[in-house]
Amino acid sequence: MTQAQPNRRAGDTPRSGAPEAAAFDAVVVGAGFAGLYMLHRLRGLGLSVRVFEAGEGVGGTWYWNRYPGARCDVESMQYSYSFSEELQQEWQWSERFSGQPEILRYANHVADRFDLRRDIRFETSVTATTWDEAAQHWIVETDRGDRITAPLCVMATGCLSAARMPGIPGLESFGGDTYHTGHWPHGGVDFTGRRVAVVGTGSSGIQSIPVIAEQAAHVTVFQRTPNFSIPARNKPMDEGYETLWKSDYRARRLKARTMRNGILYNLNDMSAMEASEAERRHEYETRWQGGGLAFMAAYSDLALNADSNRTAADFVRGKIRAIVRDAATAEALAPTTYPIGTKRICVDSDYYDTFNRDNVSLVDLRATPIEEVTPAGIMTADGTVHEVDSIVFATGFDAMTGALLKAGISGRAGVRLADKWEAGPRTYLGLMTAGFPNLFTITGPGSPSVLSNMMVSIEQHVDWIADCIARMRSRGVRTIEATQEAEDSWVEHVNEVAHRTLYPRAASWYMGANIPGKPRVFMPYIGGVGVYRESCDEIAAKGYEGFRFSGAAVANETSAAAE
Ligand code: N01
Repeated sequence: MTQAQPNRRAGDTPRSGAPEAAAFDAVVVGAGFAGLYMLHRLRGLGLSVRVFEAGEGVGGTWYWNRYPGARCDVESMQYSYSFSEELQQEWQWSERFSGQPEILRYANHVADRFDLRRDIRFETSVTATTWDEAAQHWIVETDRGDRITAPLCVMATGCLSAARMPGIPGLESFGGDTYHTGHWPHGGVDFTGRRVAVVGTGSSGIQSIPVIAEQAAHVTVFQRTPNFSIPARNKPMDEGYETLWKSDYRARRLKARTMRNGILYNLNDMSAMEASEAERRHEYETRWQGGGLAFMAAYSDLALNADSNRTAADFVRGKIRAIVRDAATAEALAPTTYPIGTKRICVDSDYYDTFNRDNVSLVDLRATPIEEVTPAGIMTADGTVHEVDSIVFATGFDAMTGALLKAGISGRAGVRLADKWEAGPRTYLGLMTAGFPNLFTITGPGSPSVLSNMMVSIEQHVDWIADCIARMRSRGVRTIEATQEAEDSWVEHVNEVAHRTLYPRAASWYMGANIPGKPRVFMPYIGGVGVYRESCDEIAAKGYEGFRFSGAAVANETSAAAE
């Protein structure tokens, strides 16, 4: 490890001649919830750390996604850090499901409370991340001309942070304003009196459409694939509920970590096939009324058995038909081409009912695809120009790999991560990838990540990485790296588990299917948060099985790491 040099700033690097790189113990890319906690833990180990963050402030996904109606679909009491008892006791959430502004306030509170900002360089994007074999450290360069070195590099770049604009012909010719939900203007947008097109009906579209419709003169929704959505039933935080959680927070958090998706809710162990039709109807209705993601926990096999899944899908399709008055619109909104839950299930407030408004219309792109954008609006294949003043693209992200690849990572022998992952991401545990020593990925592909409560998965990864680094330092170990064999067998396992489920049947962003040319590989690990955590802990306890170390204590690394 290099010696800590906390007073040396990358920004102080001389700009002329060959710049002398400022040296740190660790560099962290991203100051969302993953980067903030990673910084806190690394500081706790006494490391000098530099964090680079593209935004002007902390918060990551909650910094960028400021679109109207942006809200978390995991309950506030669970979508928060658990690492500090004081923090979790003192912070008060105002709603059952928090909106983006409140979550961003929370991220800022955490940054202030733990004095994190002084190590973060804002408005700075990493452009190159290069392993220097001779020096055994990473060289990290930014768009501001920074050049720093650090033996350890942690990518906290988020899974859904590389926003994607579709390549629709004529887009530049549009005479109005265009927006992407994942890059929303900070001052907000006033749609009063405006005719607005929303392209995309994933979570972002489904959350924003009802709110935009309340303001705009007209909203035209361009839907390529309909999504299943469950009502959130959001409400002000119930004081009794908050007290219940806070009186027992530690035990509840521990229990949540053992759950399949890191969320504590009522999971029914039964197969949907074991219940009668009347029982199923009652179960689904109860959960529909309760609101939120718990709907998908109605039965244990909804992600596994196509017949079971169909019962839940039929129930939701029935709800859509009951809510949406125009029969043709209801049919267009009802998904039929993939099992429920295999594209990320959405959680909404009044989404389907919004289509009963006079100022909202739906264009079914399966019947009439978008042909081009014209100066006046969006032209579909039937020759209709849908005239609008603004276009909102709710078209998603280059998920899980996009932001990582943007950091220009090259490992041993100059191998680019982009080349290594050409046929899809390959990692060991979603934490490291062979050939890239000391490069950790928080909630990387191959880990439960986007299939889980992100806060639970982030904390688990950060703790695992920090504990690993602590052990390396105490033993004088310089590098850790996933072995090729361990990576190959993990990738095979991730793939095998995914194909036991119904998930690969959908053309989803989990599969990379939303990006033209992106390999179709199921990226997150679907084995469950609890099982996954056990694997990670066991691997660490066995002396980091599947990882290779180098450095002073390499001879006895296994027993050392296992201590
Ligand atoms: O993005 P998406 P998102 N022409 O990729 C359509 C999380 N999140 O931002 O399905 C026309 O899901 C595309 O159509 P199709 C959550 O994990 C969470 O909404 O590819 N349409 C789809 O309808 C979520 O899953 C929260 O056929 C085009 C839509 O755009 C993830 O982020 C809130 C198109 C994109 O949907 C991403 O959600 C928000 C084109 N050329 C987000 N290209 C909560 O916590 C794409 N589409 C609640």
